[in-house]
Amino acid sequence: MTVISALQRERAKYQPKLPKSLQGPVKVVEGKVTESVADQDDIKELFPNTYGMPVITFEEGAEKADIPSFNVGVILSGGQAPGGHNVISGLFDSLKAINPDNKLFGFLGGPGGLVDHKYKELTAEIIDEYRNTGGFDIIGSGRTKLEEEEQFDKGLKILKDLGIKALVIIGGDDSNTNACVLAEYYVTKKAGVQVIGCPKTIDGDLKNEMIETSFGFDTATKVYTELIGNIQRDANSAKKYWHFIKLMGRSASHIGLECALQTQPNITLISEEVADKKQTLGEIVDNMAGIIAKRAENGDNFGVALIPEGLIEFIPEMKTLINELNELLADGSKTSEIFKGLKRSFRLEWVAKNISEESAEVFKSLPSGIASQLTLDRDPHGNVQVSLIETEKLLGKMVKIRLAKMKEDGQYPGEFDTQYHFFGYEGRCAAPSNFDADYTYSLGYTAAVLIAQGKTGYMSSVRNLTAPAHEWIAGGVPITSMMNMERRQGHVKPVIRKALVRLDDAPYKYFVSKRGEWSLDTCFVYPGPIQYFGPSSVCDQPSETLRLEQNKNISV
Ligand code: FBP
Repeated sequence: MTVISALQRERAKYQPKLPKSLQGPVKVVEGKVTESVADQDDIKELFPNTYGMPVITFEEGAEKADIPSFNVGVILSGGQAPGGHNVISGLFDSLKAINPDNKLFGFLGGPGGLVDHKYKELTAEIIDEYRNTGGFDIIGSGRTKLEEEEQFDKGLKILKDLGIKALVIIGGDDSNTNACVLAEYYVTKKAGVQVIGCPKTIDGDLKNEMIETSFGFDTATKVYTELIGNIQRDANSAKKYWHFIKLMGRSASHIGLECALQTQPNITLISEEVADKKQTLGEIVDNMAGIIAKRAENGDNFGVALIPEGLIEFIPEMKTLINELNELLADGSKTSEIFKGLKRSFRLEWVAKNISEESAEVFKSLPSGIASQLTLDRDPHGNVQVSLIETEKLLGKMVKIRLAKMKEDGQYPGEFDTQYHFFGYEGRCAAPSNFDADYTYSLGYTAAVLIAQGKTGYMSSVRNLTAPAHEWIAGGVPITSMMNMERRQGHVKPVIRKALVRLDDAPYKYFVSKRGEWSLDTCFVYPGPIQYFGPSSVCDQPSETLRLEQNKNISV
């Protein structure tokens, strides 16, 4: 018997809010044709059928269309993000509203479920159990890359067997890139299967003009800010520790920036700024030590520093090193086989001999633990698994050495003791905030309408997100419009362009205008836990990043 908490019981009754255009019959309005963000000729050539399609916007319609029943498949891909279950429940409810005979099948354990023909039908009973809950456990997730024609054909077999007309892929930039490739392939093959993407990732880096945020970012950052606020209160009570907190976000620093806006810590590193200023590891450490020493002059030997997990890849000398390691250790390469065949004690020395002299210098200067972490297996998309690299400890150790030197020189009057934390997995499966519960339900609902309209190669899009939910604008955006060509694992490929923190955008500019004050004074803010019930001003607020991006005032 499944036992659920009182909160879960109440939360199950929550009815997610929908944009007005989705509350009844829908009218479809086609906007202007699109172009890819860059490399238009290459993308057009690679996606002859799905390139240049128009943006789709839904408006309130006059009467319900009579649409014959159809079946749909759904896949959860990549890291968990709060709201995945609501995408599926929105999709399910929308399918049933279109035609009660429509059926939804979930492929199990991520994209691999499609290839290996592992699936289950998602009935009303199953869906009801998962409404407004966190996690991806309804069907599970996985990181199998869908990019080989053999996989597409195997997938097509089960799609045909189950009479599935469309597949919804809920994933981040890599998974949606693959969704687009799959959409194009099925059109070319006249397979009769549409593919629709949904923007998921707590990292917040799948966004653009038409995709204002990826789902899960809002809830995950709210969980982290509660924890950071609690730690700040502890730091300010005990007054004896510097807390170095690494925050998830494989590449972009959106999570770190949002957490800084909400909690006002003493130090926040922004990877994109580090890259822009071409800061070396030594410079970053000097800056941090400078702030710590200044606070010590005021008698404050405590504080909080936020460190984005992707930082290491943005430090120019580390980036070069990591790129070289990626090529050397690329899955299936000859050199990676040699590396794996070596005794562990010889591996670091062998790596240093097989990369450029400059990178070997950097590699050898790292503590051996960190150097080993850099050589760990890549994820299936060829990315270094930055969540496994203890950047917070690397910086903590280096700052300690720097402060000891400053003390010798009479430039540091304080004591430096650290506590280390890594917040990532704590937030990925939290029950979605009202914002994410509504947003994801709307994304799923939208996906079904796009399918009913015969669309393929589109990403479900819900915009105007700082307005009340009934004013949100739903529709679809061609995935090809988000693409450019990039070098990945030794090949130039079409991929969705990742949205990094923009240094000319309002969230970062606001942060820069405040960080001096936050670094020296103890300006900590304690956001507390996510509120699911209560006044809308507390329960329904979007992230500060979204507010600032949309020219709204910060709420803190
Ligand atoms: P997605 O981009 O797939 O949503 O995953 C994001 C993320 O949570 C990153 O922040 C983190 O680096 C990574 O997943 C961790 O991966 P894993 O779950 O495989 O440990």
